[in-house]
Amino acid sequence: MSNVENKNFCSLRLMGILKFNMKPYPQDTIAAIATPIGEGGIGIIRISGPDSLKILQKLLKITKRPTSHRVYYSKMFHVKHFWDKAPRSYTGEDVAEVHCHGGVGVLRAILSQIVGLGARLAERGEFTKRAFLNGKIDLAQAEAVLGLIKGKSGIFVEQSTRQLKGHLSEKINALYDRAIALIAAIEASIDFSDEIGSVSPRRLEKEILGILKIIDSYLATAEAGKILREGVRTAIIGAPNVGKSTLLNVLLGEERAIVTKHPGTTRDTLEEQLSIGDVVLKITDTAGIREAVCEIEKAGIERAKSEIDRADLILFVLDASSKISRQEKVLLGKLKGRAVIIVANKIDLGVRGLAGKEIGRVVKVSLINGKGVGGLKRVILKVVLGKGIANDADVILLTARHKECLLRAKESLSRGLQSIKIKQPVDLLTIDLRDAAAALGEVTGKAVTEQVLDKVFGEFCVGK
Ligand SMILES: Nc1nc2c(ncn2[C@@H]2O[C@H](COP(=O)(O)OP(=O)(O)OP(=O)(O)O)[C@@H](O)[C@H]2O)c(=O)[nH]1
Ligand SMILES: [Mg+2]
Repeated sequence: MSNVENKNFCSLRLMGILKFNMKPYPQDTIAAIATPIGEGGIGIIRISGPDSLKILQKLLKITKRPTSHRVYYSKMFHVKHFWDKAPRSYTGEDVAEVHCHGGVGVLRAILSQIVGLGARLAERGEFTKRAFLNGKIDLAQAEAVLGLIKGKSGIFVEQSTRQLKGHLSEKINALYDRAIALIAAIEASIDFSDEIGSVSPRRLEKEILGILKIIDSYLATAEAGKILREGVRTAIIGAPNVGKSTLLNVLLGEERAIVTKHPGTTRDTLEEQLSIGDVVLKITDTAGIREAVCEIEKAGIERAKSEIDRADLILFVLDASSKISRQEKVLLGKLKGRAVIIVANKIDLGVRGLAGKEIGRVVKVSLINGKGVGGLKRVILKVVLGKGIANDADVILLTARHKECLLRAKESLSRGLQSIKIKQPVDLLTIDLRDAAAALGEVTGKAVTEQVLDKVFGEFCVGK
């Protein structure tokens, strides 16, 4: 056992949670097409496992053993190929890659030969899962690989890169170690109370509060992480005919939604995705909100209202050239405390009704001639970035799973604090600390169940 493994093993045993419930480690060789299915310049097939080299040699009829970590050209299929000897490879096993022309037919033909030579088709994320099981990366790092593949914004990619380098793992492991150290101190004081004496409740309390404070500071970034991961859910709302659909089209730079001079044009919600600077918006145009004149419109307005509930950001469009209506005032009043930008449109027709500055920033625009759109984009960025998304942020929790683990750790630690307060026997506290450490350990995969792994790696594509 390596030093790192040994340390993990010891602390896990100390915690009494050596119940991995894992299937035995697979010894077979897997293969998959690693590039997207479609027409492309090149296509790559990846093989991993003990028979990788043997399969590669048989496939390309190579008699001489190729050197590891070198690329070769092969006349057979006109391919480039290489192999990486374990453990110096992505998966930690012997890995072979064949690079060929990027056509689906070519790739499938070669893959089927590889399977014929004894490889098994890989499951989703199985290469990265093997990297995890072989100790090449921890679970948070594996998730960062997925983040890099799926990330759409620069900040998300940057944060995923930091996570892949182990930044988050280091921080979480430090908290984990503190929890373990506390358990050890308590247990030592129970076992050898004559020599060591008991650990003072004040010291325990102080240490737990310290851990909780850091957990809280990480949890505070979870909303920013969700926005980076999924984009900012943005709803365009307002009365009929104020220019909501025009706004969607202007931001998208294309005539996506139907725009007419008739109030009640948009009936259904319409979702699109666009980027402003480093931020991805999932933006929805909605039906104008008023007393509906028919059943279809009524249904559309219901959808608009539920879109308001789901949104991270609300663009409230109003017609600045006319007075604000009573209904608009009521709607605005309901948005107190939300992230709202008031888009005061049609200023080319004059400015009579500028409302809502107590609810959100008011930006004057004339969407029909593009006036003020640059300013609006800047305000959108400001409001979104105000939610704690900064490029240089120390830690941003990028996955819902990490948030959930930290919430569980927080719950256990809070329970521990309570048990100190009501002076329960100190060994009861160790139960809460164990739970907290287990939850923290789940972030990096020190202690996880097969189900958690299946869920994490099930989100990957085949071939990664
Ligand atoms: N003068 C002027 N007209 C505008 C401006 N922006 C939009 N319009 C016009 O206002 C009308 C309504 O625009 P839409 O974008 O369809 O408005 P909407 O809010 O989506 O309307 P509904 O879908 O009916 O709720 C159209 O005739 C647009 O051309 C503007 O800045 N100035
Ligand atoms: Mg519309």
